[in-house]
Amino acid sequence: MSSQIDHLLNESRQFPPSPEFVAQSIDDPALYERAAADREGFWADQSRELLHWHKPFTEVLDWTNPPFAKWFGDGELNVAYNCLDRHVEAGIGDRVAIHWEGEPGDSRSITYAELTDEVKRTANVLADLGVGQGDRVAIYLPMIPEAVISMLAVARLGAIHSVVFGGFSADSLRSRIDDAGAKVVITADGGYRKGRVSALKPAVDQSLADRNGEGEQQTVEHVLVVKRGGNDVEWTEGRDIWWHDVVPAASAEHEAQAFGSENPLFILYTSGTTGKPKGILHTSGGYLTQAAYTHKYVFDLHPETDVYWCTADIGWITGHSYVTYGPLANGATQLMYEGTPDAPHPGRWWELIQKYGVTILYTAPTAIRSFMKIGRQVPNQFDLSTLRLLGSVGEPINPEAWMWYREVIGGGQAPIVDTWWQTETGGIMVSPLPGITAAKPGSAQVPLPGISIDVVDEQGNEVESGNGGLLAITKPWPAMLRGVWGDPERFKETYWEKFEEQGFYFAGDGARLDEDGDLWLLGRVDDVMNVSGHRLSTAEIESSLVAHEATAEAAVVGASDETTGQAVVAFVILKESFLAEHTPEGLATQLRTWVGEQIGPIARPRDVYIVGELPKTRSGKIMRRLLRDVAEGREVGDTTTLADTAVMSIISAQVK
Ligand code: 6R9
Repeated sequence: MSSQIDHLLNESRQFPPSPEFVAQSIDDPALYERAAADREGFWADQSRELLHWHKPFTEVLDWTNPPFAKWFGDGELNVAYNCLDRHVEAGIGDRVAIHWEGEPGDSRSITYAELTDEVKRTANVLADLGVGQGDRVAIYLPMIPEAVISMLAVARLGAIHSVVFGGFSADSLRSRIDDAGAKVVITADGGYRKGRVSALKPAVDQSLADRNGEGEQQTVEHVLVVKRGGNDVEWTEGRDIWWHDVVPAASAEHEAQAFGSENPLFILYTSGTTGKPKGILHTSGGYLTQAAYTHKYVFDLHPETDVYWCTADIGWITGHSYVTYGPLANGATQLMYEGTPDAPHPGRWWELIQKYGVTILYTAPTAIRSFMKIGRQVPNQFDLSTLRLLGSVGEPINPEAWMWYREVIGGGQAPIVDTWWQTETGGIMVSPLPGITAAKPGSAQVPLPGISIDVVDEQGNEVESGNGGLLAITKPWPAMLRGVWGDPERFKETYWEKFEEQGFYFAGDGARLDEDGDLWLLGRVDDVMNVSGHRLSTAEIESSLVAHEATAEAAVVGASDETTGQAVVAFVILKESFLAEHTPEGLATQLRTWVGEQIGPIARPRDVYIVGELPKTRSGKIMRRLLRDVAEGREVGDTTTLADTAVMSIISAQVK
């Protein structure tokens, strides 16, 4: 089986785009040349070409006060106008902006003209509630069109949204509302998940109740509530307002006012390595430029014919940049789906791709691996032949999953773009351009035109190709974060102190350049282990484990070890068919040997624990920190950001 070599991170297979793909692609090697010759001029061109500026900018980048950048600083624009009105004015108002599908199977298709009207009405409602430039609005909604409408209505007013993922608890919502000092919360009674209504409004009520503690002044004046789940809700008269009572009745006349390029657009909270979540701040002109540019070229967008689907929730940065801002700025037609991939049946995603003729799919490796686990017989029942391009984001994709994605979902033809970026970077930074780059399974490959990235050592010196190092962004980029809300010190400390001398941004990811100059992401640096002085990547060992025929999923941590400094500890979920025929002990031994053979004895896990589940955040990231606690025999730390908080006690029991 070729799968035996699939996992190695020094993959040598290459998949150039087919001649047919190249022939129709908008990707042009001249982009690299132009950006290399004049980086700032390149970004200025992109911005002028992709956006409408009410007042054109004359300055491109102001980096006189690093790390506080200004992009297109003297220009003025309206972000919502760029995503809506101008498309209607250009005569494409009849184009579908969003095909929305609810989990129970209800659906709505909304054109650009309709979406523009809805956003104008909602902006009028918010303005009546006192929302104006600079005010914060928290959005806590399921994946329904009102989520996008709300974001754009806030942006239209020059106000700042803070979207909180609907899966977060009342406590998380409360700390985010308080940190941002939100004036209005937009929520729903509930939404559909896994075949039933999951309530949202009670969490909002709870987050706004009992405010006597320090820093808990009540800033929220109103709660705007969309009726979606039909579940009973409590009501606070004077504070709570039904969306359907006010939005349809509001005027659809609303002239978009222009705001400065650096007007804040949103805050999005992301968990740091320790402590409370950081409110990552993004602003308008630079962010929208990069969101539109990357969405256009990375996805080779043909807005007249493509049906694009990004499966991310709007509660994450991927939902911000590649559900709301990028696609709508580009006048794309997209699919938006409310529910879980397996409701009401495990082929739901593939059924949707068939129903809407989706041409571009952008999703996460964790989803791909869970589909692999179920098997190809499910997607094989559907017509996926419209898919012409696949994307991956959120974590390194192991070559096995990459190959499965290409073969089973992409029909062996569709290019895959593995896109590296972060909440902080605002938009994609490293990715193949699908019409140009010969793809390598497991590598995110090359910085996009206009982006400058290096792999450096702890001191900020470039490392030789082949050696591991730290990913550093060496030049400011348009969609870069502008700060941590309310905490400029934390912004400097977290991202800029490490390479202060060079003025590089520290991403917190390990990386390696291969001899072709392609970039391999090795996971967060806190996930890079040092075993007997050798640097090992969790991603690399996980990839090897997953390539074994018995493994469904694997997570690896570095646990402290008396003799070797750190030791490799693996947590593995086995395929059910193997568990039926082998003992867990036997398989654990086999897997240890396997990794030793595939990567080298140094990588052989000290312990392999066979478990039933892995601890994941709601965005699907494995929380290795908790596994490290188990591996080191400590009490398990804070589990509140897990999708399923019971998982850790089950794992602890299994390990004992
Ligand atoms: C967009 C997003 C950011 C972290 C990042 C890195 C990991 C994201 C990746 C990837 C390898 C990729 N990451 N994409 N690692 N290859 N293609 O996920 O933002 O939630 O802020 O996470 O995710 O470790 O530093 P965010």
